[in-house]
Amino acid sequence: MKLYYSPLSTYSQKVRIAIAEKGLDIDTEKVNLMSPEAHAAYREVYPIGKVPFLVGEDDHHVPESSIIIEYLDDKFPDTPRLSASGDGDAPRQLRCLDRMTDFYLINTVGGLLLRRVGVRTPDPMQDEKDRHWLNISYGWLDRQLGAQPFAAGDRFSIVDCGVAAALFYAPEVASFAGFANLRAYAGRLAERDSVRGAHAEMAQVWNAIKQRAGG
Ligand SMILES: N[C@@H](CCC(=O)N[C@@H](CS)C(=O)NCC(=O)O)C(=O)O
Repeated sequence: MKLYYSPLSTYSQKVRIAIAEKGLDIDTEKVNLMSPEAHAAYREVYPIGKVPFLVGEDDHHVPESSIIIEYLDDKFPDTPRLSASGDGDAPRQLRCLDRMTDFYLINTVGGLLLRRVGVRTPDPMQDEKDRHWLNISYGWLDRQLGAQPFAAGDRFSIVDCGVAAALFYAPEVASFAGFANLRAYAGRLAERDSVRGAHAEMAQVWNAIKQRAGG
């Protein structure tokens, strides 16, 4: 198996956190999304050109962070299951929270950040929408975390993988200092080896970019 990913990519780190939580050793190849040549070469592997992307057993192609985690859950049943399995209200709820995290936390944080650093065209109206959704996401997480240790309940799940990855960049665009439960949860997440490793990898590249921009 081989995971194509970018250290800076929140969706990639969502999967990297899942892999670390499962204790798996999977080959990786970094994709430099900022190099047009490297990105073009990567489109030969995966024409949509987004990361993460897993080449699984028997050359089975698995795009999309949530589907990759589901695939790994199925292929390695003796490791902690992170994604939903089966039918019914509980698995549907987990799928729903994973999707909400992707749309209203990861995408809003990413959009705000990319427009701020000039990778995407400035769009004040979209900024306003994203800030609104982000504030709702913070509030929703804060309420959930008042009653339970993890975003989707009593155990670490796919939802925490996504939230943990997004929380690396989130303070850059909107402080969650006023959300005490979320802040405490972010501190707990940061102590997990899986999240610490992902954040360290993100910080290495992100800090270098910020330093270059500042100097
Ligand atoms: N829905 C996808 C989103 C993946 C995604 O948007 N990846 C971004 C990086 S975080 C990307 O590859 N951007 C490069 C591009 O759009 O060409 C998933 O869950 O994996």
